[in-house]
Amino acid sequence: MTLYSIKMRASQKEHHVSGAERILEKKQLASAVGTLTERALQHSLGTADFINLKIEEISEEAVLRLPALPVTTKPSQNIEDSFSVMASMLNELGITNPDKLITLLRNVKPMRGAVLYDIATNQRIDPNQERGIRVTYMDATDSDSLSSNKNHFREALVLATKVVNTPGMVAELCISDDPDYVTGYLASKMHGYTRIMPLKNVGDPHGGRIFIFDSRQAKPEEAIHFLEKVPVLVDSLPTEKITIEAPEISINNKLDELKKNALFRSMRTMNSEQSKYAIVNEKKQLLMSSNSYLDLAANPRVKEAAARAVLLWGAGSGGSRLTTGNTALAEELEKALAKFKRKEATLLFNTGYMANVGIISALTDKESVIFSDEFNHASIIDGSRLSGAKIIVYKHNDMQDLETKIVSTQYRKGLIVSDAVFSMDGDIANLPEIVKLSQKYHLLSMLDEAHATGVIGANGQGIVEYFNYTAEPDIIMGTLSKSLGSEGGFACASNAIINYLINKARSFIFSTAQCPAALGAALEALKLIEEDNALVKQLQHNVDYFCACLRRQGINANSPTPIIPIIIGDEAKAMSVAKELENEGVLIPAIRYPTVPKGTARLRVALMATHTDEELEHTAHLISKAIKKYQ
Ligand code: WAQ
Ligand code: MG
Repeated sequence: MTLYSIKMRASQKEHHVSGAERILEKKQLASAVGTLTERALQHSLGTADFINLKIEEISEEAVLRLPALPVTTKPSQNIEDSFSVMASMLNELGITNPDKLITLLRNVKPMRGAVLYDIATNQRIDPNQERGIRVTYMDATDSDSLSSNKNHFREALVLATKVVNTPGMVAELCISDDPDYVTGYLASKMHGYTRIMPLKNVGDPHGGRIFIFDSRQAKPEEAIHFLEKVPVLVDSLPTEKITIEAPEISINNKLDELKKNALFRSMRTMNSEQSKYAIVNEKKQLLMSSNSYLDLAANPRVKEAAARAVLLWGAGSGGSRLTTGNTALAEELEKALAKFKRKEATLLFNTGYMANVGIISALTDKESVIFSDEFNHASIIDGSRLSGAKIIVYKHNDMQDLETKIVSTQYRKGLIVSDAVFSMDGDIANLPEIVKLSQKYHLLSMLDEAHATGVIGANGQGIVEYFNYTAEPDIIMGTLSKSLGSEGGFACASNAIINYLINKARSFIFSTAQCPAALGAALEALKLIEEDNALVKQLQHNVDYFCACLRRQGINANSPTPIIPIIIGDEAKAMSVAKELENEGVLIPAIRYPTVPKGTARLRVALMATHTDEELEHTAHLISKAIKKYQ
């Protein structure tokens, strides 16, 4: 049978961009012309303006068939460790000066071919050192290597198999010149094809190859002839997918990337209960950033109720609500929440996040559309994605944009969803308009009251009370973990919707019910708010008072809620200001991307009802001082 060698060489403005070759049967040639041309036109180094395709006949008898080298992978923690691995393998081959070869590999100037290095004479012997030795006439026998994208691993394994079988060849070293390809290899008869990573940093365009040859074993001309002229077909390439990087390396690289961009997060340790003052790490701090807005997580009545609930109902619930975990205590809390929110029914979830994910993914599906405020909380976004619905994001609290998008969207059914109080900006959604649009266009409406319950409205009943009960959304979602000082989430809605959620909300169905302590605490907190709105009033006073203090310090602040963003902008600067405040004994963490858009890093103040005027005044002063220090 006759075979053909087909080679593609692509350049742009006379610079080489890519090359590839195959050894094929006649009937495969036409499609290979297509894939190789495509590859030439889509290389990351640029689109070719000159493509050279060369096809020549070769006789099958001339073709040498070789089994692929066995493959192993040696990941390291960092680049220097990788080169130590390479050096010790060269030592195993009896090479006495591995560092010299590695230095050459790391510094060789860009070439089309490889360095041919003779260890008998310790020098380069490639005749044209601008170009090096270029291996050609090689391919794998299996057809799935016919792809228009470069598969670095497969192509390198074919090349290395040919190189290692060259007369007099001791080993090959290789680093890719592709900026994002950090895996290279050492190949030898002893080691097979050993993948080594990382050999460089992502983005580094340096690459090269060294063929380590011993002129005592064969003539250089013979080796060069073999590399450049003898056709080789490589059999039995591994079929399993070879990953580009060991997982631990890619994780470490991503962590380094986060650190470089001042986006790395870690947790601080609280060494006391969550109250106005708390022991953070070892130091007492004034918390100006807690979601326990009414300071109820540390309230004696609430704590005692939690303890009583444990003594009566046990430490855990023992099952999901639909199996054995539904207690009379849970039902009592649901009734109380429904009454507080003036809805027919309520369903508890374990967290606010789980409530949003469960509610939204149950009420919408891939035939639905979800209109979502661009500043909505991550749990709304995640629930929306999980539903498979079409998600249309409207401009923040922009009702004009919302209506335009509703009108221009093809849909059969859907949902408008918004934070009631936006968690990072502290502003309040336009409830009357959202409800009006939802009714006009036959959509469901849902408000997330995580930061509204116990916070806005004269009695802390939330956004509906804030707008004087003039508009009523279909679903009110809320949490027990913020003003109510406990833990959990909930949905308040009609009996029909709640029954539907009981049957369809997967984060509800497949979770063990909340623990009695959480239920008891939330129930008591709710009673406390309903008996007396003094704490709510005090919180609302603090909002006005603190904003006025900030304005006196020249800081623009005018929030209707206890969430008061102080925009710093730059991520690293925001971190410095926050650190400075922590040194002064006030905890206001900086909030960064991806929680808020890049370049809008901020101090996010969250007030408590128990903060005194003096504490607020003092904090405003410290904030202004810290900002000035890092200007
Ligand atoms: N013959 C000799 N040297 C070559 C050839 C060739 N046919 N092709 C490239 N080189 C030289 C040239 O100096 C390049 O700069 C250098 O090698 C690197 O070439 O298991 O992509 O094509 O995942 O960038 C290794 C895969 C990929 C590791 C290697 O090399 C793995 C790679 P590149
Ligand atoms: Mg390359």
